[in-house]
Amino acid sequence: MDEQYDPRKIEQKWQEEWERSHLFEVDVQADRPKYYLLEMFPYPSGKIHMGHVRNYTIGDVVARYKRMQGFNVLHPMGWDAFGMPAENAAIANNTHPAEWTYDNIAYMRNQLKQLGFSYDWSREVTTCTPDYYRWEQWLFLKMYEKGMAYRKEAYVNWCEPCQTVLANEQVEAGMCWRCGQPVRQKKLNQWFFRITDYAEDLLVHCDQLPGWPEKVTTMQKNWIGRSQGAEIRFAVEESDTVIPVFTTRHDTVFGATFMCLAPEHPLVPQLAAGTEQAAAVSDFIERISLQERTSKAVETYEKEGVFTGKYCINPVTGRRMPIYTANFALMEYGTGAVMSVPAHDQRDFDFARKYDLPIIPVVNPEGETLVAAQMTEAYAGDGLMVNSGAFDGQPNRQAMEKIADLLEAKGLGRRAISYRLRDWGISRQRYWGAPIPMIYCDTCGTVPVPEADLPIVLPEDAHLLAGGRSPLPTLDHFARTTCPKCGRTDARRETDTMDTFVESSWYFERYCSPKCNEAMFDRDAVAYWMPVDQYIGGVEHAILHLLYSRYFTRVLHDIGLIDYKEPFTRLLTQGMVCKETMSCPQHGYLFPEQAREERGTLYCTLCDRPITLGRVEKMSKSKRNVVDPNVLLERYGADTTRLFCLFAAPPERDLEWSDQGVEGSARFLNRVWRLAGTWLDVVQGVASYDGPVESLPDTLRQTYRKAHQTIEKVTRDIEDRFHFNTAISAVMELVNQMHAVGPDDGGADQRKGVMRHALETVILLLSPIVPHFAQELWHALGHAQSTLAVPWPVWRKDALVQEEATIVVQVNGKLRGRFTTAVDTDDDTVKQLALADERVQKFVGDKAPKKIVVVKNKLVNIVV
Ligand code: ANZ
Ligand code: ZN
Repeated sequence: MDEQYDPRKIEQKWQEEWERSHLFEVDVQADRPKYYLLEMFPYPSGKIHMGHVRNYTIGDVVARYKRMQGFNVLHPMGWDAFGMPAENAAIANNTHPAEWTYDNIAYMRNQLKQLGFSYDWSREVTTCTPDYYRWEQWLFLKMYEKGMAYRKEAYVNWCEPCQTVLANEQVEAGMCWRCGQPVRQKKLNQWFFRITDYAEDLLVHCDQLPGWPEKVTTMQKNWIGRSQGAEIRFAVEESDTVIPVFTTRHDTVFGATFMCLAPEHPLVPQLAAGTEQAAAVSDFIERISLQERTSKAVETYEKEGVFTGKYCINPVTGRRMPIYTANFALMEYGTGAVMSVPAHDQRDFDFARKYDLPIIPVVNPEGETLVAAQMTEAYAGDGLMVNSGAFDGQPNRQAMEKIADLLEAKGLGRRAISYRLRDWGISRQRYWGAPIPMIYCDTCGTVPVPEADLPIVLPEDAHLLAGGRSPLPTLDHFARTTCPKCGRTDARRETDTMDTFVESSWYFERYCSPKCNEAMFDRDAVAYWMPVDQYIGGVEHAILHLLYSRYFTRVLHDIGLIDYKEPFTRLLTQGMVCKETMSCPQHGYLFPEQAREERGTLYCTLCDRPITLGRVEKMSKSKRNVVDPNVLLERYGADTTRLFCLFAAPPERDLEWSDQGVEGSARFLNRVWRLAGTWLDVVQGVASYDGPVESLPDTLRQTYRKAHQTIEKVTRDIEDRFHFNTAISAVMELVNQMHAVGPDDGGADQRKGVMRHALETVILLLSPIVPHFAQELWHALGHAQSTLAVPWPVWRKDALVQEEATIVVQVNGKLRGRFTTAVDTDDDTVKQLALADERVQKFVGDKAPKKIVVVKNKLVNIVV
């Protein structure tokens, strides 16, 4: 062992050794318990950032820990390799997305290897390779066959000047990010997965995921957004048309005075046709089509609309209700039509006041009578029914049930449930994605690609077109094909590609048998490894990625490929990596290079004023506050970097970057290294102490006990909550205790045995965290095997006992004395000992204390 700790030397050495011995490669071993540890795979954006380092370090510690616990651990890594940034980079740098992607993968793989992560690289999965996405195409065909995938018209963001579809993130304040012209909504035929069929099942199981953070299941539930209510049918006057509406407040149906249809509702132009409103309506539709139509955006617009020229009839009152089309009605929710009850819904109220429509209160607050003309806002609460015929005077919640009964009895409506969740639109009008395996033929219509023709390979000889348009539609040798049904040679392929969320919805199954050529995966391998025992990733994926993965798992289940429904048993969402920002009283936010340091104070280089350290912000390129992992690796090595990430904060919390923190981590490793160096020769060749505890002399006994207490603490911290920071603190305490042992403590054999035990304990407890460091010391202690092959240390219960406890005594909350007694002494004895203390006596005097509180093994508070 070298005198100096030189991470560069030992890290490379052990990484090579691990690779040579295939240490991290695993196979199905039916007789051994498995543990599947998965971190969210990265997008190969160029190089890894601190967020990756943190995520993967957390995962690696658990993987290594579980291995030492005897589990057969699957710990794979791969690349979520399709997606838009590759196209943008390709256009900007005049390269091909494939080239850019594979270069990035090579670079990032190397970075991950340098961090010493225990990945089974033989299972690496890259989603942009045909041997991966062919199975996704295969599943698409299965879903199509079962009606789980279908095609319909839907809106996309369209930029006319660029002639291209834009992703939501390419629309900036309604304008195209590239040319700055307004973006409009355009209808295109697109493919959808029928995730809404699973809305209820996905929702119900949110409450059966005890290993998930509650905030994540809550987000999922809100996203699914179940509403219970009724569908009520409104007949259009002098017509056969009936408009169903979804409402959660059917108790207010007597107060519905007008109707609002979404501008996209197909009935709107039909109703207006031939009326004098026709022109105004089509202008309105046109204008709205330029706006963003997400419910979030729509909430912020002022409510507006136009009369369609037609009326419908309120089914319970017979009242004529004008039909409007309004911007706040969304086509994507319920039925796209709203019965407007202005007295009890604020949007309807605003709308009614604006267009002078009647307001009829039907629910009075307890002890109050609403008068329409005097209302300044809608009343959304509960109360007693009014203006509602036979229901007047009843509590509205009770009337609600009876009104639902009435509607159902008369065939005017029915109880209904509506979900906010929409079907998953997977068509992307982009190049760098998995082709959708469908063919359009003028004779046969939509024809699925025969299974034997898979994969439909994305042609890699395509050149990206300016504006980001996909070259696929113009690439004849791809787009033109023969109809598999009738043989027509002028059939066309689907040239849209799949949403990249499709790839990430089943990669965890692929890892189980990544080279399987006959199917998506080998069923036995998946039956053994799945579900994932622990999934770790960013909270930014808490909704879509996790929901889609849960959905896909249900699809695979219902197709009969697997027998579980939930893919991830436990989930950990780690916090962000942040850094304190600097700001100058004059210049505000400063980038790091705009500051200089002088004798511990920071100054603004623009005006020389002292800088204040301010808010803690997420590391990001745009803030130029990122710390490059490469720099850390070079300066400190992988182990210090890993140690810092784990020590600085518990995983689910944000981690605040600190240079001192990294320095501190490096110092600790150096301290352990030196300690090991001092004892190495002494303990060489002796066995770890395992004898009686009581007979050890003081310092050795305390050290031995401390070692076992530390084992217990670290194990529980990892096992219960992944609190590596407190685990590391505990090891630091043990190291401190070891420093207290001198060369003359106890007999030589005892001393050597106890110190060997303590040293081995430190090394093994640290080994998942700083694996190269630990392996080197383990080796130096004379062990040939990998630390991963060593069972995780176990604590001796009899060695844990703390014989004596120091009890603090307070009188009226003030510290007045302390004494030691045997651990777990009963409360009465402790009280007597406290009262017998001389100093305490002085403050208590002769009076009988009012109250004595005992906190076991810690404190006595006497109130006088
Ligand atoms: C009448 C009514 C009266 C309503 C009242 C509310 C209050 P949640 O609870 O979020 O599910 N709604 C229905 N479809 C809509 C659409 N496509 N676009 C915009 N709004 C729509 O919301 C259900 C309520 O949202 C429904 O209940 C309906 O307004 C409106 F005092 O019907 B309500
Ligand atoms: Zn055909």
